[in-house]
Formats: sequence, structure tokens, C-alpha cells
Amino acid sequence: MKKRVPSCTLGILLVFALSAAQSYGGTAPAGGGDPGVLPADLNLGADEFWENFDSYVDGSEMHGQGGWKGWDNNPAFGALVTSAFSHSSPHSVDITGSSDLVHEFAGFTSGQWVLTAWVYVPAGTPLSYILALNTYADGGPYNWSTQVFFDAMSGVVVSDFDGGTLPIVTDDWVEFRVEIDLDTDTQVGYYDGQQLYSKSWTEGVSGGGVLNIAAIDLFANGATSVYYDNVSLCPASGCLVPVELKSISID
Ligand SMILES: [Ca+2]
Repeated sequence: MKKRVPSCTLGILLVFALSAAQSYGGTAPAGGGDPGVLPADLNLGADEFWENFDSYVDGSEMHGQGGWKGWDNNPAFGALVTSAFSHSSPHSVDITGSSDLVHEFAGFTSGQWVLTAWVYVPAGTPLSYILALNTYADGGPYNWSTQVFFDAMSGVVVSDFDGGTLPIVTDDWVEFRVEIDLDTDTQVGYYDGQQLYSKSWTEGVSGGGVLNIAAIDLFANGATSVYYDNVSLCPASGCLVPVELKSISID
């Protein structure tokens, strides 16, 4: 899978990232000691989040790792690392059954950001959700900006409650991306490179929200497995550290 940044930029990034990694103990930052969060002393990408699930133990519980947790910090809503499918090798996270996996963000209250998650929906999977909130705390309050479900039984991806619908792609990795402008209070959602919806951030789902990117939520809704990988929240100008650093190919 090719990165979407120019290869010349990639080369610079790779040299920079790898040299930075060498000064950080010789291991490329693939989640690091605090997986999913860049080591602060790298001073690289301090305002971005990325997660490729690759540094965790296969089969381990994501609740309590890398800043992830079950909804309301309840381990019953966690999810397991899996090697069954991956967008970046070797792992993704398996959102199934009671999974309702949350990662909170802090400090995203202005500017332009891109929230990305790669999703693999097996054919025949019932409704399963990806959501983003402008307000989240364990036990509440909550306020949702983005609510999209994958319905492989009906063959559609649907954005609640704005009428956005696209055909679903099953048994393959697909990019889901939300371009968020907190300065203009807008968000545009894309699925497989096609626009799914365009609407307000603060009025996106719940209504009456705030200009803040508070959390992402991967919610199984009782459905069978849907897999997520390479989740990131980066400036609109792009991630400083490519989330797929370990699987980049350069022409
Ligand atoms: Ca991965």
C-alpha cells in the first residue's frame, strides 16, 4: 500500500524518522513504550495521534493499552488485537460483540484535522459503527459529531442522520476519513475516496456540541467482527510520522 504523501517527502520523512528513532534506542516508533502515542522527547508529531496495533501482543486486550479503553472505561467493552487481518502487518483490532472501544484526544479545539481509520468489513456483517465525539467523559457527558455504520447485509455505508450513503466494500481494507475544520465548524466524511457526507461538526449528530475533537469510538453493536487498523488524527497538512511506517513501499 502506497502512502498518499509524495515519495520525495516520504524519503525525507523516513530518514528523519529513522534517525530520530535511532537516537531513541534504535527502534522505529511503532507505538513505542506508550503504544499509539509518540514519545514526547522525539519532538515529532506532538500534535498528532496514530495507532497501527502492531506493537501489541497478538490476542491481547486493547482496554488499558495505548490509551484505549472500553466505553466508560469498562473493560467489558474492550477489543482484542488480532493477526487475522491487518492493513499494516501484523495486527489490527477486532471489533466484535460487546466491543465499544474508545480513544480520547486532548487539545484539538481549533484548526484543520483529518481523522482516519482503515476498516475491513467481512461480507455479510451486520451493522457495526464508527463514531467520533466532540464531548466525552467516562460516565458522560457525551456529544456525538460523527456516526457512520457499515451494513454489509444491505450492502451500504450510512452516515447518521444526514442521508449520506455509499455502497460498501467488503473483504478488503477501505479508508474511512473525516476532514474536520474546527475554525469553520465543518466536517466532510469520505469512504473509499468518495464523499459520504458534509455537515457541521458541533451539530453533526447529537446537536449542541462544542468545537473539540474528544474521542473516536469503534462500536460493534453486537455484530460479528469488523477490523480496524492505522487509526490516526493528524493535521490537514499530513501526519509527520507515517502511520504505515513499517509497511511503506517507495517507488
Ligand atoms: Ca497494523
